Amino acid sequence: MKLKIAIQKSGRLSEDSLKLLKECGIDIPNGTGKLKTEASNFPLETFFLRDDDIPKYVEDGVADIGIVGENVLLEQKVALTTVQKLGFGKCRLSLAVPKGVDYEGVSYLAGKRIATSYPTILQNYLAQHNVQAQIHEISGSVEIAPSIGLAEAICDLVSSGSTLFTNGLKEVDTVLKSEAVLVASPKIAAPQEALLKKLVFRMNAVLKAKRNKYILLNAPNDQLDEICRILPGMKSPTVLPLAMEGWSSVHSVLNEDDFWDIIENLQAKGAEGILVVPIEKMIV
Ligand code: PRT
Ligand code: ZN
Repeated sequence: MKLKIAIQKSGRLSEDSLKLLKECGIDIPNGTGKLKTEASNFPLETFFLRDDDIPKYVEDGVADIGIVGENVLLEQKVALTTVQKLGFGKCRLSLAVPKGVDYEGVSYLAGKRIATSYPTILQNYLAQHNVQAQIHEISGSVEIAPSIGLAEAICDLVSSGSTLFTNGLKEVDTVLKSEAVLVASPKIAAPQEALLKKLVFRMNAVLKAKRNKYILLNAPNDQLDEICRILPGMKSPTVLPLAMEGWSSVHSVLNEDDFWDIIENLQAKGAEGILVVPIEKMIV
């Protein structure tokens, strides 16, 4: 009995998907050229597929779970459960127009031609904004559509923005923010569901660890209360006496979101020798 996972064969999500599984302690043999492999130390079978095919395989129950971009999932309107956001493959589906255009809002697009590989998501977005436009579905190189006279605007994935820039386009509205997600089949059977639970437990530990840092610092004892108040910690900070009289070592865990604010506060309260260390796994 195995849990079957579908991941992208080769592309932007492949490496990070394999890396995440590896960080969960699952060794997947090098899949180059193979369509499926079995992990040596977890009952997991991996299918390597084109990302566009993953939702269907999972919906049909051929694979129990899959890793795919939210953009692909929403475009295909398949009935899958999103189990977890995975924090990689981040991008946005954006509207862009030639950089000289005076774009004052989505109503600019009324009656215009928009080239995209995401007609469903774009159609919903336009409908929400009461804009009627002509959607031209093309499967690749969307960014060249305006310069060859195919469309006045495009709707495409953007990460750094350099593709838009080199094609003389500017990003004007974000239609969707996307990242890779773990999805599960509505047809998943009970034994596979139990394995999925195990996998998700490990993924949580890995993802939580990535979002947090371990912090060690030296604090003068007369500032300890103040400093401990700033530091959240998993339960509360650990405080150990230093060999030097009047000082303590304080250990805690910080979330990346409020990280720099807290560091500044700690320094202002007299903390010294602050060390910040990555965490490998975090189980709470
Ligand atoms: O062969 P297969 O069908 O499996 O792969 P694919 O070519 O369809 O997909 P791939 O590997 O390009 O992308 C897989 C997933 O990665 C996408 O579905 C998104 O969820 C995610 N992702 C994250 C991106 C990007 N960032 C991204 N920048 N997918 C595509 N791009 C493209 C974009 O289409 C544009 O051409 O990169 C270009 C823009 O990048 P910047 O950095 O210049 O803005
Ligand atoms: Zn694809």
